[in-house]
Amino acid sequence: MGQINVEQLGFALGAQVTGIDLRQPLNDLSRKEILDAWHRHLVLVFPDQDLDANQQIAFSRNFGELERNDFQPHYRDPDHPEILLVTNKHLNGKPSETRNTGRNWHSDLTYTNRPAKASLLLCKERPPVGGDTLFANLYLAYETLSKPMRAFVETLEAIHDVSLIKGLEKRDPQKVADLKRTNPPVAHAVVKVHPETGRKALLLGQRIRGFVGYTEEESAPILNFLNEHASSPEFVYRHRWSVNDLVMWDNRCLMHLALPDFDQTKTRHMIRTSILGELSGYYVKDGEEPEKESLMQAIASVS
Ligand SMILES: O=C(O)CCC(=O)C(=O)O
Ligand SMILES: [Fe+2]
Repeated sequence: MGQINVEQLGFALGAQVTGIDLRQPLNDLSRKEILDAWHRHLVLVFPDQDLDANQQIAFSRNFGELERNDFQPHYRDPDHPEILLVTNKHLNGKPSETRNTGRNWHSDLTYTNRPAKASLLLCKERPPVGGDTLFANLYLAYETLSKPMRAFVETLEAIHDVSLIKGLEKRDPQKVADLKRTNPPVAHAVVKVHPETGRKALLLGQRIRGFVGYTEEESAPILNFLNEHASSPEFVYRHRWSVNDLVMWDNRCLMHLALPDFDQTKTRHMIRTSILGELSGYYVKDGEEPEKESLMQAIASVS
């Protein structure tokens, strides 16, 4: 008999975990059960967890070292660098810069060379309707490709670019300039082996500019196909938030999107911690991909 109750929420991914108070320290058995459920279901929802910042930090630390948000220093909680406020509340008299966080498909921090392993998001206030979050299973996205397509995507490296975060134009230009300067484009393999489950997953999303070595024209249809395939409704769990839901997701095998379908005059206030991932990928220089014109010149020069 386990210590926690796990109830599946979606066929592709998502499970609810009850029978545990996350304000209390975890014992080894509960930790192991949570990890097993997490590896199986990718997204765990812990309802009714009224945690304060320190309690969320303490719970998150059970799963690894915490991200201190150096990649996006402007958006962290000044009192707790481990915490990022994803909120539309006013901060210092101005609308929060994170009110439009996550509006296109992505995994957290893939625009860095240390994408987040996991993220934990606690809902403190929510609008009366809308503001759900979508999660898509990227193991299934890989496993349901044809064999030759799987072999092809294994050869691809995608260029992740912070400037493709949706809604950056609505943020403070100085902060955006800092964000771009500290986060040059980075290439990551499109197929990754999950270090804990050993399963292969795609690493995709809409913050990808193209594939290393391919022109923009070549990359776009491949990328669109892969993103559309991966976000097929049957691979998606849609989370409708309740106050005090703590949701923990695995960025190594899913992508997510925060829907903007709510009245922005109503508060949506979420507290995020992230678990540090492994170093991966490499920075690419601008203009490294061949362009059509240069290819045409190359052809002209040999003919
Ligand atoms: O606000 C949300 O539902 C999720 C936003 C997001 O992408 C994140 O916190 O990583
Ligand atoms: Fe995110």
